[in-house]
Amino acid sequence: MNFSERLQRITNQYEALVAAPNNKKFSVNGIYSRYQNPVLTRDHIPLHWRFDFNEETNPYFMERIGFNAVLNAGAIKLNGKYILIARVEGNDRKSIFAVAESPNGIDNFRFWDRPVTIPQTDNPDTNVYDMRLTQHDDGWIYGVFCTERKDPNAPDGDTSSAVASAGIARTKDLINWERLPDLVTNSGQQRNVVLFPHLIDGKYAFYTRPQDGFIDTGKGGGIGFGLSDTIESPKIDKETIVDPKTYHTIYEVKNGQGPAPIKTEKGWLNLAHGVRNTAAGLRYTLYMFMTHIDRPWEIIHKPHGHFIAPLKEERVGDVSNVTFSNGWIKDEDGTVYIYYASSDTRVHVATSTIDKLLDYCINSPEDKLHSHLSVETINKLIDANKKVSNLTPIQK
Ligand code: M1P
Repeated sequence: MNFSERLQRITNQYEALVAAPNNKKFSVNGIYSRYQNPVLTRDHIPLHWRFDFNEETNPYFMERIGFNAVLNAGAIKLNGKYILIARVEGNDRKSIFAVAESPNGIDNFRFWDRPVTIPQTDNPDTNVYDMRLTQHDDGWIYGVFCTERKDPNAPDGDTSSAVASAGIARTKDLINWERLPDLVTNSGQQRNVVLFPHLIDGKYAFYTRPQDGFIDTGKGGGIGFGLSDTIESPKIDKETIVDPKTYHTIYEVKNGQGPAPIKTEKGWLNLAHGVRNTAAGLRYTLYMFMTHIDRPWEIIHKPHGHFIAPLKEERVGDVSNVTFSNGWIKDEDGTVYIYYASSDTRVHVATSTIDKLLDYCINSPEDKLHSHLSVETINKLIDANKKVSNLTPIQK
């Protein structure tokens, strides 16, 4: 196949992928609906980021820059468009941020013309990922993300130990970004840091995730909460653990807040990921909880177990058995678009509504932490069901 035949075929394939409609699947649990196709994959990366279109310098029309995965996307609705800022991982293992936009939040996501340029601090980032977007009352859109740098205390020959911190940048248009200093806390490592959209007690409020090590939580772990007097010199003196890692739960190894919480009349809705151990390695699932409207460091409702876990083809990828979310959009009509990545490889959407998510959080039973108490919880529902007339004869 010659240059122009390849160009034509690859362009046609790309357009068919990006323009494909995405159909809602029937939801058995009734809490949220999944969709047929991922909304972003590495195949959605624009061709002009990957191929040299000059026949003289690229006579075989070969890919010059390869991309490995598109995952963990922050989300926002801006100027009527549904916008994701995705973690785009190159074949070189570096993650970058790139903005993609859709007219409906479900399909037709197209990346903007160029990836995002994040200005550097005095200590350049080696790798950046997992940006949470927050439309703040102060008029800025903040991106809080993980910045990773080589651990300066790593012994000679250790070329993988890193230090993770919370990087902060702000923008009005998602194109021009102002970098602020990294968040200072008393913890050795920070990932999964999220800024609240409103000041709390007159201060900038964050969910944090203090850890001793890069992967291991050590004595740390749990979703924390802290306040900073300013955003220009962000510093949290005291972190209060809101949701600790807990023995024999889906967040027994570690957890982390997902997107910025959504404020409702009944409290803050939170989406988080929890990590448990299995013989096959770590398993990441998503769970929800609600926090008090004035005291967001207090959990008021927490359904048992996971909310979204990797299912079918979602289970396999670069890091298998992972669902991770750092972006959701609450629409004017109460619809909630939940963007989650599967197995560190691709981004999906699930839809629900504020009313359904509140009902789910408030009325689902809690994890009572013991098998026999789980049986009690199930029996309670069965007993209640015996009194209603909707059961089929066989269930009675
Ligand atoms: O590989 C799964 C996830 O691992 C990390 O999350 P956490 O800090 O909770 O372990 C992150 O690197 C995340 O990007 C990744 O999806």
